[in-house]
Amino acid sequence: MIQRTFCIIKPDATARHLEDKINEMITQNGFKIVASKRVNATRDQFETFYAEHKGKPFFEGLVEFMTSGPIVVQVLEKENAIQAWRDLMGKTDPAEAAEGTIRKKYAESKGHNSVHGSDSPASAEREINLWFKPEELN
Ligand code: DAT
Ligand code: MG
Repeated sequence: MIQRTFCIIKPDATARHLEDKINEMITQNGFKIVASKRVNATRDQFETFYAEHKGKPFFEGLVEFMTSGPIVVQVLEKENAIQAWRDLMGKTDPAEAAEGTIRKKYAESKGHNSVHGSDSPASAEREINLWFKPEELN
């Protein structure tokens, strides 16, 4: 089944100018980048986006980090895109991420881990709609 998922290139990656290298890994792995835009997000946007993590010890730092610099928000399309993108990203903590994954290659730490990916079809739909208007999606 062809699916869409939501991707963020996080501030630690844009700070190191890794956008093109990450997108090359994405397209080399058979994803189509359906939409992509560079944004400076607000605290409000990330408090909403990461609502599931509200109250956890890392929540404040997470919101602070995600608004510390530009991010690139993207919609990716592929067969089973949601799981395929999670697999290409690798585990949250780069120390546990498999060889060949983006987080293994580029993440600095569990918090500064370079990329985001939706974890389910419901999350993908919600996250895409938070960042993109229907007319921005082909
Ligand atoms: P993922 O991004 O792999 O879906 P998650 O949804 O559990 O991971 O957490 C969202 C983000 O929050 C994660 O990418 C980095 C940050 N984070 C999670 N657990 C953390 C921790 N124990 N310490 C610091 N940051 C953490
Ligand atoms: Mg998650």
